[in-house]
Amino acid sequence: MRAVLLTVLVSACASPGASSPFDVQAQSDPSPATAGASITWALDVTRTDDGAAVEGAELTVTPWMPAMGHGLSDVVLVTEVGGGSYEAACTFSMSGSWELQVHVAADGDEGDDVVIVEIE
Ligand SMILES: [Cu+2]
Repeated sequence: MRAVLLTVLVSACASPGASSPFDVQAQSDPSPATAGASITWALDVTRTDDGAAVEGAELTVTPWMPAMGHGLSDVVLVTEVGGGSYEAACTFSMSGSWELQVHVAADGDEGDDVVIVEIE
């Protein structure tokens, strides 16, 4: 069966009262992302002010299910692909609305972004 890849780009919402110097977009492979399967997220990090790709960033990715107040037990490993792109893999324990809480540190700046993702 030929996989149909939907391009779903989800923009990060700035947390209330704080604006991150970075913008994070996430795209899942496979798409849609399903619970119980290993999902690879392509994370694109840009500067909020001028849209420039951010290379050499330290990313910490924390999946969080806000409706139920839990995350995942596994630490999410992040690898830099280049050109402002990063990869993170994780397996969601259940379907529903999740957050990818992404902490970005680069060029002496730090910021927190939240990407809302729907897991089927
Ligand atoms: Cu849950």
